[in-house]
Amino acid sequence: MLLTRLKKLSFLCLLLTFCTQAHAVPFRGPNIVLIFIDDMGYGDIGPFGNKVNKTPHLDRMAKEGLKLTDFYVSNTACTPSRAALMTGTYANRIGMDGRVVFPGENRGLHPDEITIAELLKKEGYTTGCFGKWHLGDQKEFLPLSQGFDEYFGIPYSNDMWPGNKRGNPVTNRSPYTPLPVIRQDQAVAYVSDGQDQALLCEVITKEAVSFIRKNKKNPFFCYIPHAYVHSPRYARPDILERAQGNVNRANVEEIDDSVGQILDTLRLLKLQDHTLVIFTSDNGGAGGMSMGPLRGGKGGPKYEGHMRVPTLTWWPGTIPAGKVGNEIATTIDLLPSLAKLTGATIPIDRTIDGQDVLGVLLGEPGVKSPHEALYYEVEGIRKDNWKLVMGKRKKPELYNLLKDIGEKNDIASKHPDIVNKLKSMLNAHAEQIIEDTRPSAFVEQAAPIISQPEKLPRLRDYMDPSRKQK
Ligand SMILES: [Ca+2]
Repeated sequence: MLLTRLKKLSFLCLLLTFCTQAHAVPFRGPNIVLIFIDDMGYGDIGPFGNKVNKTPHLDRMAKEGLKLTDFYVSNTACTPSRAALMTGTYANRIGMDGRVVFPGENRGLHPDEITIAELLKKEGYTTGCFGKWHLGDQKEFLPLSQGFDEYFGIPYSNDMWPGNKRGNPVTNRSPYTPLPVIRQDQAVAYVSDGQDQALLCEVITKEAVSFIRKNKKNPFFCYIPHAYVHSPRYARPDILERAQGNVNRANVEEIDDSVGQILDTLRLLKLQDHTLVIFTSDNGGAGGMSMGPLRGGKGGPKYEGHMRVPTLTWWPGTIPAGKVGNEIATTIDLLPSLAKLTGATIPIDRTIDGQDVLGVLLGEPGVKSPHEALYYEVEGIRKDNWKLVMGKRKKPELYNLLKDIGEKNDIASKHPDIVNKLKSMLNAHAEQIIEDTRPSAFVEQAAPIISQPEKLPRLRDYMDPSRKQK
């Protein structure tokens, strides 16, 4: 009897010890997966009204999570948009506005800038970047120098390759040098032709999924800046056939497959209750992509289609399912918001333009955007539903987005007082940026990552060495 009691007692002690140990595990912030599509328009996916492209996984993501109707990028081209996203700061404040960075160029995001990856790394996160970087291709500028533990992808746009006959305008190398595929900071393969281009979504997804699996037991930040749907567009034959020969649709649908694989991996690893997933695009759609009801696209004056992007957030159990949020938030807000979420410290020795919109991202009831106004670079401003855009020859146009989301009826002449007020706010914003800028960085000697493919495998051979066929 006594022996049985003792046995019971020791079992209880053991259980108690186990429970105490379990609770002694330090607080672990949620994982963060940030999926950043290239050149995808506001109307390209099912949750944002597309009826042609089949996007069941994004439809499910929206059904289980939050759709943000008024989420913006802070710049309209790949390099400045990524610079702003990574640093929470306007690209023109940190010398990364204007044109994109070209292969072999001596310019890049300054290594002194503090990226989301660097902030999260300090909090114990493992950080990975899988996809298109485009913040400088010299070793000093690649992801490993900006807080990422792992990198796999292409260092700049997929059209910067010999297939683009226009040639590199910066290094005067015509045509472009071969498009490398980088692992960590070394070229391991190259994109030789359309067949290789058609594997970019697949290989980026595969690498991201493997990173998530590898890090299931520790907090991770997985940044997935897909090379798709930037031109030139190619697709695997099976995916093209499924999309009835429409390559734009095929690319969007493969992005949807990719999102499905990532969310399924999180579910399989039982990480779904502990992972915030954000899906968005780097600028308005280009080359036949859909902006839905919005005017404009990549390039041109700053109409909504230029900078408002299809955005979903997902975190089952924390973000309410099937909710729609219409408060204003932008990509520069992600750094301060993710800092708040993870307990990271926002740098105070420099201007960070983004604001904490965590409540907006998580769909908190009644939450309001902290932005007094939204700036479209220095060429447009939105305050509440009033939108002023500097149109042709810098003539201000005024729209009421509540009644006219397509910006069809310029009502500037009817509201000179509102035009003047918004114009003066926009001018003050532009002047403030000029007064407080930080430079991009330059290296003395810049060179293309690879001048000739040399002994590197084609991407398809790298992915499946058994089918090597040179
Ligand atoms: Ca882009």
